[in-house]
Amino acid sequence: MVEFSDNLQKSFNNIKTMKVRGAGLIARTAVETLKVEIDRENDRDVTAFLSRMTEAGEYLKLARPTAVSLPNSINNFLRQIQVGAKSGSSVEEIKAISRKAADMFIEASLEAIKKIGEIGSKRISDGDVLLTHCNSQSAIEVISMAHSQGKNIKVFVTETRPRYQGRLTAAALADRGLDITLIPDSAARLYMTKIDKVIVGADAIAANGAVINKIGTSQIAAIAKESRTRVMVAAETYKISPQTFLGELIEIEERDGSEIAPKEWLNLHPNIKVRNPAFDVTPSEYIDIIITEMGLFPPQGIILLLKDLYSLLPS
Ligand code: RI2
Repeated sequence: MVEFSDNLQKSFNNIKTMKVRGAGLIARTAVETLKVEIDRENDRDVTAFLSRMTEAGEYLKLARPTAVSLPNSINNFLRQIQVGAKSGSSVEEIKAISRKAADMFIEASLEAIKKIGEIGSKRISDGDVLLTHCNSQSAIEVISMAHSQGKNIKVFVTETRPRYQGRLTAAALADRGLDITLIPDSAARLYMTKIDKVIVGADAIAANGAVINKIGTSQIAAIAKESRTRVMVAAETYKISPQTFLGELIEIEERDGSEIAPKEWLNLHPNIKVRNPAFDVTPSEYIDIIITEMGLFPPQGIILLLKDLYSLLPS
C-alpha cells in the first residue's frame, strides 16, 4: 500500500470536499501539487521518479470523477516526464523538465481564460441580459471583459443548489460593478423571456459536443431553446475528453445526500431515498457555440478540434 505525502493528501481532500473547486482550478491545483512532489524525495533513478509521480498523479485523479480537466492536466504533465525519461537524461534533468511542464501548464491555463474572455466578449452586445449558472471562471471572464469594454450588461445568476456556487458568481460580478440579480434555479423559466444569452462553463466536453456541467445546466439549456435564447459555453480545450472519442461515457459524480437535506432530517425519514448528482449532460443541439482559447466552435465541430489536439485517427 502506497503512503501518500501530506501535500498529496491535503490537496486530494481539498478537491474532494470542494474547498478547491471549479474545473480549471482543480486542474491547476493538481499540477501545482505534483510540482511540489517532484523534489520530495531523492529518487535513485529516473524509473523510480517516474513511478512515484505516476502514482501521485493517479491518486489525485480519483479526487473527483467528472471534471475531465483533472485527468487531462495530470496526463499531460506525466506525458512530458515520460518523453523526457526516454531521452536518457539524468534524474535532475528530468526533474527540471517536470518543473517546467507544471509551470507551463499553469501559465497556459490562466492565459486560456483570458483568451476566452477576449473571444467570448465579442459575442456579447451592449444592452444584453445574460443568465449564468454555477461558478465558472471562464464564463465570468467573458462577462467581465464585455463589461470592461463599456457594454451595459445585466446578469441573472442562478443560486445553484445544493452548494450555492451561484452566490460566488453573483458576488464576483457585483464586485466588478455589474448589475446582478440572484434567482432560485427553479425561476430560470420564469425569467428566460428576459434573457438574451445564456453563458455557462464546462467540467467536460464530449467528442459529440455534449457539455457536462453543473446539475441544472441541461434544464436551463432546454428552457433557453424553448424561448429561442442562445446558449454559449466558455471552456478551455483541456476540458474536452479524448476518451469520449472512443465511445467512453463521462462519469457523473454523485455527492452525499446531506448536501440536499440535513442528516438529522434524513435520519427521521429513513425510507426516503436521496440522489445528489453534481452534473448533467447538455446535448449538443441545445448549445449554440463553445468558446475556447482556440476560437469559437459549434458543438458539432468539437470532434475536429479533438482530432487536432490529440492527433486521433479512426482505427
Ligand atoms: P471553470 C464547476 O464545477 C462548475 O460546474 C463550473 O461550471 C465548472 O466547474 C467550470 O468552472 P464544481 O467544481 O473551470 O463547482 O470555468 O462542481 O472555473
